[in-house]
Amino acid sequence: MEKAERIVSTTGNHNCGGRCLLEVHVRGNRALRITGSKRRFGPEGRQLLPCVRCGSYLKRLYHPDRLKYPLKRIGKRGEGRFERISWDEALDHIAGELKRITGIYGPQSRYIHYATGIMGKLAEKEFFRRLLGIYGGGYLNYYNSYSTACTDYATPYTYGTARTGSSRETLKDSKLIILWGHNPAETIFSTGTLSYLKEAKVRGARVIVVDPRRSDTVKALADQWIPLRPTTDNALMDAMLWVMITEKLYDEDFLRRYCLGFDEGQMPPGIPPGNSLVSYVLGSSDGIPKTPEWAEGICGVPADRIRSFAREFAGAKPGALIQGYGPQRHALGEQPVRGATVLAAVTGNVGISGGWASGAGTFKRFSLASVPVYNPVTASIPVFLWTEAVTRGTSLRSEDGLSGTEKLDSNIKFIASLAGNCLVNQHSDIRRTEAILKDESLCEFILVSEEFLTSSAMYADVLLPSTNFLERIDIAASDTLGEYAIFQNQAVEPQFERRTGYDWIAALAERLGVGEEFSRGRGYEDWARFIVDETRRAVPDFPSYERFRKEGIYYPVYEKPHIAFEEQIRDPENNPFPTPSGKIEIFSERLYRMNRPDDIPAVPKYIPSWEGPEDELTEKYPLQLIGWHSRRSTHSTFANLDRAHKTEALAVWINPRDAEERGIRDGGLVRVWNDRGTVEIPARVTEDIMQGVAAMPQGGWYLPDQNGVDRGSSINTLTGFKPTPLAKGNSQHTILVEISPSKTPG
Ligand SMILES: Nc1nc2c(c(=O)[nH]1)N[C@H]1C(S)=C(S)[C@@H](COP(=O)(O)OP(=O)(O)OC[C@H]3O[C@@H](n4cnc5c(=O)[nH]c(N)nc54)[C@H](O)[C@@H]3O)O[C@H]1N2
Ligand SMILES: Nc1nc2c(c(=O)[nH]1)N[C@H]1C(S)=C(S)[C@@H](COP(=O)(O)OP(=O)(O)OC[C@H]3O[C@@H](n4cnc5c(=O)[nH]c(N)nc54)[C@H](O)[C@@H]3O)O[C@H]1N2
Ligand SMILES: [Mo]
Repeated sequence: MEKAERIVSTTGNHNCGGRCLLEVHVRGNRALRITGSKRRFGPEGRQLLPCVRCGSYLKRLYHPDRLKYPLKRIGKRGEGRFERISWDEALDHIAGELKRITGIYGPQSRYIHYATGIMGKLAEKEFFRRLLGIYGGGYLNYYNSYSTACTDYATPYTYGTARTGSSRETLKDSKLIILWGHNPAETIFSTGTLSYLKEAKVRGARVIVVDPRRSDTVKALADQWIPLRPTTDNALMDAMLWVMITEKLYDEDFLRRYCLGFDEGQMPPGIPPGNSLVSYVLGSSDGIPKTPEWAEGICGVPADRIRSFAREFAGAKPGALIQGYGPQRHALGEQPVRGATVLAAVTGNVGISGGWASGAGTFKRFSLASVPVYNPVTASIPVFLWTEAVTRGTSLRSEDGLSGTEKLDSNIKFIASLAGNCLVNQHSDIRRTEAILKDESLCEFILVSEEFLTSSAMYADVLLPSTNFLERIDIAASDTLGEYAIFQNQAVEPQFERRTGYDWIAALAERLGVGEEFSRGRGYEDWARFIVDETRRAVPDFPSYERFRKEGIYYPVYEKPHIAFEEQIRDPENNPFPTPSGKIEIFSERLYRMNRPDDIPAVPKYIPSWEGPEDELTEKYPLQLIGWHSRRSTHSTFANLDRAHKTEALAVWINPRDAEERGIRDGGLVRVWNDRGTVEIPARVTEDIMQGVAAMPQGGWYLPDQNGVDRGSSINTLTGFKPTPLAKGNSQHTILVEISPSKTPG
């Protein structure tokens, strides 16, 4: 007899920017379909509705290409030849290599890679950290992320913290919303952000989007689209400041009370004259007034438009300048981050409802507890530099961003990549990465856990088949804005030999002789219970395990919306900003003392970028290429599904004038290339991208043919490996290329 259909409550598990509430319709052991829960939360009765990618979860779950059994490499590393082995063999092999490598090179040789395929608190990588903390003395840490390296690193130089977001409810008070390199129509930035923005618009807010691309957000919301050349945001910002300063449109009272370094009267003692923001903008220090005409030549925005934009922002109070992460995933990504904080301060929009301090809005109302990890190793590398730590770890110094130690004891020799694709596909300059990984004398063992044979999984020495999130329980917090948490119930039983991380990591701990210390007698679900119990200690109204599991969600109601720096503005005497001066530091003495004015200036500045529009390399590669986080995929996740192509075809956007010059037609196959590699991809000839710029979605699966031409269109075939000056962040949107029609019959 057909079993009755039941509904299982869960949420998506990947790094998609949202955390929606899903209902999986299940019969027997078969998930039939997924729908969004209609439940409403909070005083405004908000729903946590899914987006287009949620429609693909079952396609992934039941995909014929999913890994079924543990595999062991047989050919050379990266060749992609594997043989099926048993779990016992796999775990024996991993245990043996861990022992051997730890014995020779010590704990700093062990690295657990950045991986965002599982966003739950019971992710494999969490348990693997726990294991390496217990067995063998720890592991090499990383800091930063591929997402927010410059935002997180540079924002505190202004405000003392990177937690600068406010509740989205406050946008209803905004008269003007500037989305600067921010595209929440595609990137979500917490479930429902687009609806908050739409509501603000209905209440009369004007929306301006600054983006080289006419993004989905431009189409959905913008009253005005301001396209500019990538990497030149600070030229536009500088000129806006020039208008505000010369026309006295700045908030004088706000600057006097809360800020440091605006003009020469407001500088810390001992700093020579000419270092304030005003001196820079007016050109009294370098002889270049940062006029709109000056900026137009750099960023491509007409001078009159810059003037009206500056006047509008200065006049529309409260106004919210919300910056995505796109502008900071660039060569000098620290500058647009700091530049946006300064514009918010100069217009007096910090700490008030309807204003916005900076960034896309991270803050946390509460935090979920984590699996306890004790890592005795304090050494930490910037995440983007992991390939450097493989090739020359012991020569890294603090100038390279190494922290927690003067010098590493070892290069990286063991990598565990658990639910990530940053080993190859999502890290810069794939050919360079491949050469490093192919050399088995560098990193001696690579462990990968995956659902699919991705380009990273191709480099595994042992490749483990993971369960899908619908085949296990987990607990996940809302993304970006820590406002609620969802219990992920298990919808179906795993098939074949797929295993959940905790299960095989506990078995590995047994083999290493630390089974009991690792598990503390807990099974997987006991750890879920542990997370809830620990969370309840800090968050008293967090539900009990049973209730949370049954209700599926913890969505607290707060008395009032969160406004970043509200106390600092209301009562500055008792609530200084957490900066050295206690003020909003437009001029940062800490940056000044680094003594690198050319690439780490003390006030934010336009600095011509390498591989930017002013680089000589434009003679050879005249087009600036940017990637973006398209609705078609979550990074490389979903990108292999037909459905992704239906949502948005993988194509490179090129302006009609650039296309015509090159004999490129819409839909025709083209080659996008530079010294690092070549991608073959269809062209989309469109006015949606400004002249001189091209764009392709990030996340395509790297698929080189025999000549090394990437037919899978991973943008990282083209990206370069050069970290940003201060944060050592990933400059993955800064790329110069040429594009020409392909000779391959399309
Ligand atoms: N659909 C989807 N959503 C996602 C993700 C995904 O993969 N797919 N990933 C999630 C994750 S992990 C993250 S970190 C976020 C990423 O979020 P973001 O980093 O904000 O996303 P991007 O698409 O890289 O950049 C945002 C916008 O900046 C524009 N841009 C690029 N260069 C410049 C520039 O120089 N100046 C200006 N002004 N604009 C520029 C791009 O065209 C794009 O429209 O998204 C999250 N949401
Ligand atoms: N050029 C360029 N590169 C970029 C970016 C860019 O904008 N441009 N964006 C960067 C950003 S912001 C980020 S966050 C990173 C993201 O990079 P990653 O963290 O590598 O994210 P994904 O590409 O989504 O890879 C996640 C992998 O986890 C696997 N997975 C999913 N669920 C499970 C599971 O339950 N178990 C296991 N074992 N595996 C699972 C998926 O199959 C997928 O291969 O990429 C960065 N790389
Ligand atoms: Mo990210």
